[in-house]
Amino acid sequence: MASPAANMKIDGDRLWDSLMEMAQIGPGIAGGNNRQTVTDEDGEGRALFAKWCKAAGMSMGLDTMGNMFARREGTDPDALPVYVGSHLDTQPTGGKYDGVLGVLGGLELIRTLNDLDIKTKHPIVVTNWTNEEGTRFAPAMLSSGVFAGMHTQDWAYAREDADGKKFGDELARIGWQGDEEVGARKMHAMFELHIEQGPILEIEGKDVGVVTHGQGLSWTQVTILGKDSHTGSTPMPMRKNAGLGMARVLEKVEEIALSHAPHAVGAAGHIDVFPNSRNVIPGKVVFTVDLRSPDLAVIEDMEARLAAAVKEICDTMGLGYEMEKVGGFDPVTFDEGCVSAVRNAAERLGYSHMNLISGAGHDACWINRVAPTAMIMCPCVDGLSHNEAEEISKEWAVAGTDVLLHAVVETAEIVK
Ligand code: HGY
Ligand code: MN
Ligand code: MN
Repeated sequence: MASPAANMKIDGDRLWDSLMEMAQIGPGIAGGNNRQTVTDEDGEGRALFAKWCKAAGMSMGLDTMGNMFARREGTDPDALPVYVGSHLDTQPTGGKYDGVLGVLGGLELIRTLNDLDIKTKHPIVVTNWTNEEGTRFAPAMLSSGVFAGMHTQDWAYAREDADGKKFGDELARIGWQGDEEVGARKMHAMFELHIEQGPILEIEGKDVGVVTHGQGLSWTQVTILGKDSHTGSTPMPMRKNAGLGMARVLEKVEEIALSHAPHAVGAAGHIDVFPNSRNVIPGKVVFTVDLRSPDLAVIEDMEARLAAAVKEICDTMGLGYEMEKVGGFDPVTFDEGCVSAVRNAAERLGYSHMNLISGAGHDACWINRVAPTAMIMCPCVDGLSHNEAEEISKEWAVAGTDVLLHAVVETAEIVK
């Protein structure tokens, strides 16, 4: 396979300017972003991305889950495209780079090929996957999951946010519901560039993460039912304190995850307390326990021990409980050929690199089930993400995008 022009490099200033311009849409309150999925702000971000793609000479596809597919033609229109991309939606207190770097890094790849007038046999498609974060509508990676056949579209459309709004209705409301059948597209390969969202690359002093695996994820929504009562006049032995029950469960989650150190993790990020009044014992709490590990057997052990702990704690305290699996995927092994293309690119470009297991979930974790897939990661400052203070250096962004460029062009087969 012809190797691409060895000295091909992206335009780092142009990439950075695009990242900063996108960050103006759906600003947070502390320098990051709040551009949650299928909100008006998401719609604005989509429109800006679509404008840039048109200016780069790409045609735009849109499927029934709102997934955006910007296509640069190859010399062989029948060749399956090489896909790149990630997501433009953010956490409510998200950073400027989580997901966005992968989408705009893909756009920068196209802009660079246009500048250099480089042609590839396979078309290249830059993708924005709808609702990767799963924060407003669980689960995470919702639309890449439908694309990969893991969820039905009807189930996805019916997902509700905290205000009872449905995903499908909101997608239609912002005007980004396409008519292309979701999942009909076939891929030659897919590469996702993403910030690490952890501390390893920065600590090890590496520019690039060659992602060989992704850890698996389990989301269990737990509802504990007690009895609302007065915090002052209800004697302690008479209380049915759902909040206390949750606290004891979360202590067990910490203990269970630590029992599988160093790789397993566990916590609850979503917690709703009812009625959430200062002088009322909570009669109901709803929270989501997030358990992860690179080892499926460990995830299954943690899920079983969580269920047993909820039962034991609630039975002992006379509380009711319900549990529902609201998200999850097995640990992922990425495609060796695509991983090698990433590693070869980093070596060719002289960037320091190391193998990495992704701690976070990504659209690539689902797409890996339907096409050869790999990921490229760049460091982030202090490993911080899902926080408005999320930061990366321009150099790190450039290194990751240069590697993406070379890995994709090698896979898409440069045409002299
Ligand atoms: O939850 C995740 O790992 C991803 O950031 N949505
Ligand atoms: Mn992400
Ligand atoms: Mn994220």
